[in-house]
Amino acid sequence: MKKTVFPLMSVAVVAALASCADGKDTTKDKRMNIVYIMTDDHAFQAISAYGDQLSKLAPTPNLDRLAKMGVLFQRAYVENSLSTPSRACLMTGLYSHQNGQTMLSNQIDSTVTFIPELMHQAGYQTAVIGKWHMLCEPRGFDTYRVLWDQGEYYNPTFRTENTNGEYVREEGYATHLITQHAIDFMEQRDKDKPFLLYVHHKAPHRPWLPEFKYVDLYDNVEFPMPDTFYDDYATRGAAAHDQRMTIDKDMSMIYDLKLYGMQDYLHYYDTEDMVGYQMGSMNPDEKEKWLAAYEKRNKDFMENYKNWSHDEIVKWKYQRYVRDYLAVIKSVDDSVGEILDYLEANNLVDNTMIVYASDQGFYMGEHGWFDKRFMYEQSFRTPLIIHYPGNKGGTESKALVQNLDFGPTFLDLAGVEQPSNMYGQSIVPVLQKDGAEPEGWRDMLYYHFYDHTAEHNVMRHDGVFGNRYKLIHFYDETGKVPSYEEFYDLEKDPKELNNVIDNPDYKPLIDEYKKLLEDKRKQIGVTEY
Ligand code: SGN
Ligand code: CA
Repeated sequence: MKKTVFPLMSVAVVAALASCADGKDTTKDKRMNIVYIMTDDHAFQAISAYGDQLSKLAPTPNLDRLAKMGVLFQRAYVENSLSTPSRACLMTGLYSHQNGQTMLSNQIDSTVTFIPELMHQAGYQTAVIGKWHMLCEPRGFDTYRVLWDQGEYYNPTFRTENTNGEYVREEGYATHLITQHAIDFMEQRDKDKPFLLYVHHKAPHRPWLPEFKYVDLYDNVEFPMPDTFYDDYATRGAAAHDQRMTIDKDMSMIYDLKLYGMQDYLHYYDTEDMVGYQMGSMNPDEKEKWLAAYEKRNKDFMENYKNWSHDEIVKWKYQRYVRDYLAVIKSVDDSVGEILDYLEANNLVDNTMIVYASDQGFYMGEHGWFDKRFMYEQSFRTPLIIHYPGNKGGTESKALVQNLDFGPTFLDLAGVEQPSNMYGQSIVPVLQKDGAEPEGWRDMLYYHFYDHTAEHNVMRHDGVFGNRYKLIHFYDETGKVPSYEEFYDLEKDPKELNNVIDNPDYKPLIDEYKKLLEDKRKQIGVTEY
């Protein structure tokens, strides 16, 4: 099955290509530049432009500034809520089952074409800086500087096209180094050509190590817990019960929450190796400073926790988690500010699409969880803010968009025809309408998560989401648990607490959604479910 075309080529591309082709301006290719900034595990709940209760207490002024320049997407989703699959989708414009990168541990199909390869052939300068997290070599880039695996927060190692496959350590905090290298790329580029720059932060991925200056930034702030924190999964099937991603039971005292020396509270995660892994990249002075900072922060807990109830300890864990996570975001927000400052100072804003997204969403305690993976809103959704030149600014979009759309969007800006195996759609028509939904825009998305038996034990599932209703089909590839479905009415139950799969009132709709799911699988060639 194929989706041939290509939405209308944007006005900007036609004009830019014409200006090159008609001989008037041969020195400069005026196609739009693209700066694509992506964080790792950034919850939309932690961006103040989205207005969530958490972010109100930990504002992100620079992300809000970007939102004022463009469109804030309220319905942006991923097709597989996990880093490596999400990156593979971004790089290929293909669903996981098409590009082969279904899980963290397997490998992308080495024969698939990468979007940057197409962009490069079309005359773009291309670069990726930061987290890559795929086993394959970056392809289609003039230059790259990628972190080792998940990357480290302090003094991380990077590999470039010039280091012969070796990772070389650099001094500094990852978020800053990545920002600086991104700016250096823009500064040193060939100014006669358009560019596509991917800026991929490690932050705010686990284990949430803030920059020193922000270590205790939020220590005096008491963050409200989400009202679904004590969700007992009463209406749900096995997956929600069997996951291992609760703040209560699965978040560790030492590795995650930095209660160094808390030997009587050891968690399976808290081996010496894990502590070593976390601080291993710091130099001796930094380690000392780090331990001293946390010793101070841990004092009250260490002195008093023996008299606390289990629930009081869980509440404390929540505060420590959220404070560290949001302190890490503070540096990300600074980085966005620096990149915007650079683009403004160099008169690039009027000819550059600036995208801010995450590789997926994240739980900030909703349903009692951290991590992602599920097709429930907080992990299925990703923050997405885009400045498109000519935007009114400060608008919101309810159009359903997915990370599958980034590839087609970039190709659209370059004037490259979208390959027929890409099922995404260019978002340019939405951006040109300041976020309003163009006529005939999609009304349904497909999702598929595979990485079951890996960490956090989230069962495999696929499903469809159609603006209001969500059908999720859980299945166990090991055959131990029978498959089952859940159905949610997001209008009546936006927090997804009430699975109505057995409610007879919904039967006709559920049947319709089951059919939609079957059709979608056939259309895109999914054979495993
Ligand atoms: C690591 C984390 C997990 C996380 C995965 C995937 N553990 O394995 O908590 O779910 O990454 O995250 S850690 O001990 O290494 O921190 S992803 O964003 O890369 O998909
Ligand atoms: Ca991630």
